[in-house]
Amino acid sequence: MAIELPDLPFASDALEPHISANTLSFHHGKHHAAYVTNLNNLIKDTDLEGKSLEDIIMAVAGDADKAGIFNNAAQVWNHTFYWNSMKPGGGGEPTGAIAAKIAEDFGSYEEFAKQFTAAGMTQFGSGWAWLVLDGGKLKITKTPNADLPMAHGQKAILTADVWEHAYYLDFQNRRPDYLAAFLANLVNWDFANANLG
Ligand code: MN3
Repeated sequence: MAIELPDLPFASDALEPHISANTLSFHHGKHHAAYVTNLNNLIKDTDLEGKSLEDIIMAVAGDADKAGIFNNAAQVWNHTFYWNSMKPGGGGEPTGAIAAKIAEDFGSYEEFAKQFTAAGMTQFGSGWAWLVLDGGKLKITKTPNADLPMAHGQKAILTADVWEHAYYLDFQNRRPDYLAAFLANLVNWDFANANLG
């Protein structure tokens, strides 16, 4: 059973005007799809073939000889998680259990948003900004390239892709505007609540 490219959880134009159908057609249809193809080629006829995506990631995390497998597997996982971190008409202040947990661990939604934006802005080059659960406490983290929370014993709650391909067609170099649109209009708090368990 090969690793498969999941469909987007919304129509490709559903996030407009913030993220265009053009961006999503490249980002999902080309970038995400390429990571799936690369991964399947790399694990073909190895003991990793047939394992779950999470098991593949954890089996090769930290193994320099298998960085290619890690990078492609983690990017498959990261992108699926990123699509689900957004929804049409999302964003703004959280609701449900995540709202109380954010107030408890950050003091306020504004402080969460400030730290999340700072993480996305200060990730030099390509990578990801995350809301994670670490030892029972919510934290903001950032990871370079394909790296991801599960490789650091953390549980991912939300993510924003800050690779340029995520925003360049819609925002050009304006990463702060992309992150502001993500927080104000796109965050899927239902997904965050589900991840909080
Ligand atoms: Mn990407």
